[in-house]
Amino acid sequence: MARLVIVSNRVASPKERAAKAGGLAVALREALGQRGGLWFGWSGETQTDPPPPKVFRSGRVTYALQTLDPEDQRAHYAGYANGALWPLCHYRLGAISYRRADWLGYRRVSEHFARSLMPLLTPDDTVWVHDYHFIPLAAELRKLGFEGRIGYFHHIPWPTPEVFLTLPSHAALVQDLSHYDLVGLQTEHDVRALLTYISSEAHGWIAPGGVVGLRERRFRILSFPIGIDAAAFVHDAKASVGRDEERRLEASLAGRALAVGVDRLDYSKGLPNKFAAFGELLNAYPEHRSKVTMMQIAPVSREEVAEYRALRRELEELGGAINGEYAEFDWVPLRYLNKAFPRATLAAIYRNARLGLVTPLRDGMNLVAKEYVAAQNPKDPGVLVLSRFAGAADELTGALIVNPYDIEGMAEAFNVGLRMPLEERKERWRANMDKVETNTIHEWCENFIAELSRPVDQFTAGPES
Ligand code: GDG
Repeated sequence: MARLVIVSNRVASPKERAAKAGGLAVALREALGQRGGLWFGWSGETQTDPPPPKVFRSGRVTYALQTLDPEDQRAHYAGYANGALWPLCHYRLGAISYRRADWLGYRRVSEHFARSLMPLLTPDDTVWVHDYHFIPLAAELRKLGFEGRIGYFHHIPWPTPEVFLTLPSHAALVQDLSHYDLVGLQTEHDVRALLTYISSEAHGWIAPGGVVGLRERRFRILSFPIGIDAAAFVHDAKASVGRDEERRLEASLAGRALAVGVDRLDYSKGLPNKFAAFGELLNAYPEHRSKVTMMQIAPVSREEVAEYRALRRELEELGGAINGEYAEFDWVPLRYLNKAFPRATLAAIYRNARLGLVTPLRDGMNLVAKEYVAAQNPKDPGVLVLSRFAGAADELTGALIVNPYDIEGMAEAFNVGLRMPLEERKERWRANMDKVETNTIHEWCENFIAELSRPVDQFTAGPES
């Protein structure tokens, strides 16, 4: 079995406990532990003239952490990756700030990463790059002579060609992708979007098996919908029953229904629309006043990007307005929390929530939707309200599917969910749980690595006639 090398912006350190590290980090660490492997990423630090990476070992996993030049790091992370690519891939054209200097800084970071990674590689290694921060990395490694297999997984949506074409560097970015052997996207929709761009705008060709030809390169593009560690969530949720935290939560609700949302504080997650829809529920269906409490957990993220600071202010105003209008002396409709909780606490909250509100404007997959399903009590499950624009909507067809731009429609769905009879709740939950249990994070990891190990020549030789 080839040694696996994972590259990602942040690396889950060996000391980070499973409960804190998150499902993806834990799954990647397991995959590395099984085969023996190397995890390469940013150290979280900046320094002019950065030294070579810090390398250390823990069990069968070697970690290599690279420090970055401060200006490169800014141009790469807050500039191009999160100021241009993130909004672009989430269809927020108005939020894009594109600067050539950022694009150059973004490329320099991949170049730098390739130069410090190359001496750590052996020719038989399989490299798996994660996410939009490092798209040019394969091209840079190829320049330095690495010929082994390199895969890329894009955790966020791939936009349709009309949207993608607004990025001035679109052609170079897709050319960069062609240096991978395998490009993984979350959904079939994303795959279609990228293939359409390649055939209609980049003069590439497409053949069965996800094979793509672009200039002299041949590679594959396939969808790998990411999953969660379902067993861990089932376990944590069950274990929470009767514990102190659950009792405190129950006591605080005083018999009221709970509607829960858990999202990073990010404009792609549609939080203002969700708040507005909750306000509309209380306005249009007054029977729910004093009977339902919404809890929105929203840890702050990317505060170095102006859009995120503005969103935080907007939500504070909206949340305050809802509570100001509807609260009673013994009931606060909206609990809004800008902090993170341990996974076990989240599991307990999910399990006690009659509604799970997952209403992003765009989302690659959305793991919270799957975690909410896994944490439910099978005898009395809650209802998932899910945006049609989350990748998870393809699989979780038992959810109440909503359009997050339709505030009244969402309020209607919240009402339907709150009134849904037990039998229907069970049926819908079962359909969702079947998907969550079958396509776990472990299957996702294995599938990607298995496909990456298949040589592209094994597939058809040329374009579809
Ligand atoms: C990107 C894509 C894709 C959140 N608050 C707390 C907490 N979380 C955990 C959740 C969940 C994870 O963070 C968030 O994952 P999502 O999938 O919901 O969203 P992104 O962070 O935007 O992730 C997304 C994902 O990559 C994977 O490919 O699904 O579409 O945007 O696991 O539980 N965890 C803890 N406390 C919190 O307060 N412990």
